[in-house]
Amino acid sequence: MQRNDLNGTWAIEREGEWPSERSDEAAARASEYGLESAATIRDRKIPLFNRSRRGYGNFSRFLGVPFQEDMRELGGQDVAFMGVPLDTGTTFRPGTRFGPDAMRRISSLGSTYNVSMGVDLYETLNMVDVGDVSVIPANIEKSFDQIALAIGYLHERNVFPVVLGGDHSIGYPDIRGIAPYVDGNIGIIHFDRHSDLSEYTWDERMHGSPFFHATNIENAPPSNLVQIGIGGWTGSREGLKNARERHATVVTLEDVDRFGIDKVAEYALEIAWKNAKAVFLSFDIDSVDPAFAPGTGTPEPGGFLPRELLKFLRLITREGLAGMEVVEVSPPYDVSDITALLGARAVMEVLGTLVVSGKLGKMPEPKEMK
Ligand SMILES: [Mn+2]
Repeated sequence: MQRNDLNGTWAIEREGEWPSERSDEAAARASEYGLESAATIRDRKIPLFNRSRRGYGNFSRFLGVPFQEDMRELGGQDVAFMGVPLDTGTTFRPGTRFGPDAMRRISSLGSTYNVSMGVDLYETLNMVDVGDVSVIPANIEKSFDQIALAIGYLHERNVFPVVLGGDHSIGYPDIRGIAPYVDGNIGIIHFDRHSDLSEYTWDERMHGSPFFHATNIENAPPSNLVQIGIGGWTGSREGLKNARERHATVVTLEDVDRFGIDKVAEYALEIAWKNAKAVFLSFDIDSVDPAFAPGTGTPEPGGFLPRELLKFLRLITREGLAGMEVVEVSPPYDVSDITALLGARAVMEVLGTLVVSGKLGKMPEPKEMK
């Protein structure tokens, strides 16, 4: 047997005979349309927004809205859906890199009309899907640089960002990317079973640490951070210690039971908006009970009912938002797409409320609402 007799030898020769014109053209177009990546990305052919055939979320669009392929032309739209297919920040069960695609696919179930709110998202809002951010699966800090740059670009172009995660580590770069565009402080309303306020896990900034680092940002002070639904056995003690030292506000599920959703929502708005110019919504799907949202990496029994959560979202959205993220949807653990569907519905509920409250889009003058 000799090297020249091998199919492998033939194969490595054969490869060199193939042209790559189409792929090269597509890559050049992707670089132009997808914008330049963060400075820390060595391979300058990787665009900031992934436009290539490779990736996880490149085949469907949230609510079937148009794909904004050329990001240089973004502007004038009301809403942009941005996928962040990252699970590099998970500490236990990965899979959230498939979250954006799952939410996009199931979002076409039903229509864009909400019966009880009396609002049609498709008629009132100019929405686009900007595809996925090119995250770097092996490097969380590079991924943070990409995410912050990408969400910052949406803000620079004055388009409301809806971030489809991704694990919760992306909460930090989401705030980091938005904060420079806020002329004053930015508050954070955070729904979760976990406090996510540890400095590091396994020596890195991961999905248990977004709000430790976010509240280190000068205009995102911990005094404007309110965390709702915290409790159970998977939250870390370090997070609570940091909440104590930084004077963040923690509302446990027991608090919600005791004071009721209306009062807690009012209080959350008070904390988040106190001397702030904008508020960001971070919705961790695991704040909902795993019976209704099993598709997540770190489930904790005893969470919200979907009905409670949707009501909460409507109440805290009325004053307006600077952006939102849905995180921790992990399709490999999901059943019948119910977790992805709840994630998609959370986005729609927030957008509908923003329209009804006059914070986004325009709608026909309604009769008095019952
Ligand atoms: Mn969580």
